[in-house]
Amino acid sequence: MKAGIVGLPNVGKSTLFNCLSNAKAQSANFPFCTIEPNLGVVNVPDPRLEKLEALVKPERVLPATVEIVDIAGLVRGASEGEGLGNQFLGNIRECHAIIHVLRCFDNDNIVHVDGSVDPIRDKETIDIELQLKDLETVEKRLEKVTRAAKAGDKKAAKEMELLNRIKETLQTGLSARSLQVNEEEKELLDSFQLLTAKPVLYVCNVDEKSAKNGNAYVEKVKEVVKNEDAEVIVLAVATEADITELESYEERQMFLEDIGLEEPGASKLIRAAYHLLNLQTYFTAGVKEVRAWTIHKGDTAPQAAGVIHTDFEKGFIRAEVIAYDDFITYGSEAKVKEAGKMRVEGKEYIVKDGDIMHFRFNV
Ligand SMILES: Nc1nc2c(ncn2[C@@H]2O[C@H](COP(=O)(O)OP(=O)(O)OP(=O)(O)O)[C@@H](O)[C@H]2O)c(=O)[nH]1
Ligand SMILES: [Mg+2]
Repeated sequence: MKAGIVGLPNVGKSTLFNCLSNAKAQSANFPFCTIEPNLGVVNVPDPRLEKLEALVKPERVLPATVEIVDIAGLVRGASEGEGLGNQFLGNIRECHAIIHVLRCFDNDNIVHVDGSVDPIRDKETIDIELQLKDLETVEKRLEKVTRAAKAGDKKAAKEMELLNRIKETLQTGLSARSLQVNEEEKELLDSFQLLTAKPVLYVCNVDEKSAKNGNAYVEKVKEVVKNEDAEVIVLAVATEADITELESYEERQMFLEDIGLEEPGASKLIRAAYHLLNLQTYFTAGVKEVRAWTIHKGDTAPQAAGVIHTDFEKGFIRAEVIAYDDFITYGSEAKVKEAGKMRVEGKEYIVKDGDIMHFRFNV
């Protein structure tokens, strides 16, 4: 599961990527600096891990991770192949969620491909390209299923009906994600792998003085996306990239406080991306290792066990589960057990975010 950073050229995508990941991507003040996508595995900052570490005092701590891809900038006409558009759109298709970066800072020295700063226009430019590409995909698919539907194929008929609705949505300038669908249709929709059906969040790239409270551009963005049910994150990308370069934690913290932040906006963004991908965390907590494991929301206990090892899933017998809050309240596994707060759960158990788990299995 990975989230792709998308936007116009030269808006700060690679700079943002560098704030998030230790893999250093090339960033420079000219459009199309990035051609090949940069992939980074990013630790998910989680204050709960620090609390568990303080209680358990393990030899090591392993955070959850999420994959972030820095993709080349898209330009007007990308859907028709402009500016290597097809290749870049292909990179987006491989992602499961989109982090859409919008330039919300003035600076005459940083080239804007359209000559002026206007995040609303920029968002529309990107949206239109993605929608046009989806329209192409939908029309191709429609051609196929219409034939089958006419020949009496019931499943094809259903698909055709949904495709026509998607087509209408796209033609009115809306993204496929805005369409209301039921469970069955959702599955079909996912199978089309449309670019505009992917969940999205917006990053407003602001200057240092707007890091805390945003600015007029950010307000406009919030206004425009208010019906999209999407998160908007304000981030002073270049400033945070500079802060990331500082050696010590104390120094970084001092600079963050200087611009009015308690934690890096990048940390907030990583957590948001993790949720956008529909991921959640459970923990294992032993003296050797305290570790955060990534699962999908709705995963069962055996599925969660399978993330550690496939044998754990195949031979799953039961799980011993402690709710995160109980662990913190009682302070250790032994005390939780004493208080009768450790639960034994079976195959059907749906794991909750923050559960501390121990699996029993047969091999
Ligand atoms: N002043 C200012 N400059 C920024 C900010 N974010 C990025 N830049 C600068 O803008 C230029 C482009 O940044 P990149 O991160 O390379 O942009 P990109 O979106 O990856 O661009 P492409 O790969 O060409 O699509 C660099 O010179 C950055 O230093 C910002 O928040 N403020
Ligand atoms: Mg770049």
